[in-house]
Amino acid sequence: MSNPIDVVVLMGSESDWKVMQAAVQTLREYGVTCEARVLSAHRTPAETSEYVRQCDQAGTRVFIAAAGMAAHLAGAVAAQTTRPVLGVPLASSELNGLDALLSTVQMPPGVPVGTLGIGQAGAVNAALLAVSIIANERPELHTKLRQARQQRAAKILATQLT
Ligand code: RP5
Repeated sequence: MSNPIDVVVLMGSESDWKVMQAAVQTLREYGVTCEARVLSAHRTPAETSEYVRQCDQAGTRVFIAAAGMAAHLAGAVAAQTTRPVLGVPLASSELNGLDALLSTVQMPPGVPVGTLGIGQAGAVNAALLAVSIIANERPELHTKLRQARQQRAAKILATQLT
């Protein structure tokens, strides 16, 4: 594939899309190509492995994997690729995402997952971190990231409370 997708965004269920669309929107704002797919570590394990292996071979730069409850998706993705895998734990159960956070973050040594925060903040930060990783090859993305932080800082400094 001559133009591989920069970032693949995987989520365990269609019910995760309401949160994970923030990651896709952020990637698009930076002009980073992405593909979002529903694939589950538990419900579609063989298809998940096969898809990740195909993307790895095609040259995908970063994988984002989001899941709730006993969230094994990011680890299952990382098992199939040595490319960076960013995990986003989602609040899908009575435990409000703490279950998914612990499932995602506690990888045994050797197969790393970079774990972000729970929910939408984690989804956006996963996208920004993916942009930072890709910016090592595309320096104009560092400029865009810096400008966005400057704009956010200017907004804070302009805030008048009374
Ligand atoms: C996980 O279980 C998914 O990532 C989702 O967050 C959670 C619930 O899935 P559904 O029952 O809504 O499909 O696999």
